[in-house]
Amino acid sequence: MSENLKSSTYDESQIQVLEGLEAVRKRPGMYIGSTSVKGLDHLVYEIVDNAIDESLAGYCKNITVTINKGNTVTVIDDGRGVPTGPHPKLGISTLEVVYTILHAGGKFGGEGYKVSGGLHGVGASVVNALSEWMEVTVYDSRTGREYYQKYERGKPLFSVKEIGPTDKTGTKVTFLPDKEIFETLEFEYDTLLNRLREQAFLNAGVHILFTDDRGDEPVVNDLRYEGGIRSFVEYLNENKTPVSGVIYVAVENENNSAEVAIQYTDTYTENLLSFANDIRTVDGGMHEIGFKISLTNVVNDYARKYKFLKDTDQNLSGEDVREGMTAVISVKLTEAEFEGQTKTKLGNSEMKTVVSKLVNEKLSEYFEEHPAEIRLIIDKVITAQRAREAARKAREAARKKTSFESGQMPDKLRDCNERDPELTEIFIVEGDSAGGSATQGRDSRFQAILPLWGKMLNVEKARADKIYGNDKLAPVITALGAGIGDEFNLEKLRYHKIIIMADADVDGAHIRTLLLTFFFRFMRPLLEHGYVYSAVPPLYKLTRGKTTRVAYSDEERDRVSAEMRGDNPNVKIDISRYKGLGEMDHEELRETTMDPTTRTLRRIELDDAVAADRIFNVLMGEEVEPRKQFIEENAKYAVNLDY
Ligand code: 28G
Repeated sequence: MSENLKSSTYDESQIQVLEGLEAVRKRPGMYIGSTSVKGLDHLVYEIVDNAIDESLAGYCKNITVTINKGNTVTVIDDGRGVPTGPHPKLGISTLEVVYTILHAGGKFGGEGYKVSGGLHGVGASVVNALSEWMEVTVYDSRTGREYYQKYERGKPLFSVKEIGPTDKTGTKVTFLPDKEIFETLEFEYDTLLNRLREQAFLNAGVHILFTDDRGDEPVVNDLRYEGGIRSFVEYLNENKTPVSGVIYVAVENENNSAEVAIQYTDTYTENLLSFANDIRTVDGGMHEIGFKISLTNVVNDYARKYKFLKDTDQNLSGEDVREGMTAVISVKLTEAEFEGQTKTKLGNSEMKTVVSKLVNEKLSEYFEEHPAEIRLIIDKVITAQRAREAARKAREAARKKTSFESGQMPDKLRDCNERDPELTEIFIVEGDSAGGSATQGRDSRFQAILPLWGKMLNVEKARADKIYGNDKLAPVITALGAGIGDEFNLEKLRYHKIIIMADADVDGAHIRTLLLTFFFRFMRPLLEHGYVYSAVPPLYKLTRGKTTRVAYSDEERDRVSAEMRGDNPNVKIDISRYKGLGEMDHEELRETTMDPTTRTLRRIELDDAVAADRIFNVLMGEEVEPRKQFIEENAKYAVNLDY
């Protein structure tokens, strides 16, 4: 568009402006991903990104982000202020250009705003187009004056006004998302907080003050991390026991930069987060590849040089080298290319070289200078190697005993007739008696039942070898058919709906948490692709004479009871609370909890792996006190994650 604008007159460009805004309003999903709450939250990121850019340019120290009562959001920075003078090509104020012309202010150079598949950096004009109203105040550092403009659905209500002199500098934006566009106007506090915190980690020293002012008392978060991604790694490991310090290496070149922070813990999980231009690269890419290759090489070289390994010993594998490692990789580059279906994989091959060289040179240097630390790490890696070898043997043994992959299904599984995984569901049911009702209540054409009983293994402190040998989990692995860990293969999955059916009480929550932890640690793609669900059994049974109805919440109970009572206040409605699934006969269970036409299912979403990892560590770890504290503080999270 900027190409066309060069030779246009103001009137022509106005038409293009309106067409641009219209395009955004017609297909908002193309610009912000969706019009669900995710898209709503995205509006905040777009505006904050601009403030962070101003901060990275070295002109802004403080950013405040406030969710106000009435679902408006205000972002303020103390940078230079968006330029207010006439735009060199259009004559109108640059401020108006930035907020009304699509793609003005593209961030990463040239066509750079395409960085994550049209999702990021599309800028302030998109937020403006999708807002019922927006207002911008600029405290212009060049003129020492305050300027103001307001818009409705992206259109300016008047030309930029000069308000008068000011001592402040910076930009202030307030907007109300358009209820005609968005499914909801309720910004998600937790999601925004996590994202803003991530931005604060990735941009060391940036100061973000985040306030949720919607409740009676404002909730304030002061986010500033002088340690940058070092602090990020410490945060990720907050509930784990470290076995090394935080190792940090960084390099800056003409066109790009890379930094890596690493810390080993006594856990068995790898937690590697990578970013390019502050955007999470869930599917990794070149920077991650460069990191993994060099880390493996550096550790192996050191282990051989100092005789932790004999020359004849096998190499330490990448997986073993990363067991118990938490790491954050952050690269910045001018022309980032994001690949893959979800545009979350960095494609620039030069970043493989950059990160690889960084790790090769600086990490080996670090190791030479910290022999005690690397000794502990290598001991751990060698133990990991032995355990993996033991796991392989356990798997072979299990394979022989129960013909793990031969199609021989567990005794307890009541399988369905249908073979197409897209059409089938498996209910993992707590307890034998509930398993019985479920087997009777199911539609055996497409619904399979796997009862679990007894105490389940807490996988948080277990390696794969224990899992294969475990009599509770082995049937789950076999029934699902896709393997675990490095060998997990989604294509072999036998059911595309995996439904955890447990009581709505504490024990039920416990077994649900154990199973979820197991899926998170050993079958994570199941959660990432949304194949895991929780059945929602009713809480109450209401009876009036021969009529019975059920309710899934307290509110529904009250509503249903009022409905059943009708106009007659003297009718007695008998209300009882279901104590467990086992109390229902198979018909009740089918109707209320299993039949797709009448049941409710809750999909268990994993959209924040950072939060999930921390939650599982606390919930499943050994320490009781932090767990209690965590559950109290994060009641809301627990609900989101469906415990
Ligand atoms: C409060 C809400 C979010 C911002 C600035 C500062 C400048 C700027 C923003 O320039 C126009 C186009 C490309 C350079 C730049 C000020 C240079 C000199 C700025 C923000 C000019 C945009 N003086 N602060 N935009 N660019 N804060 N905070 O949006 O060529 S946006």
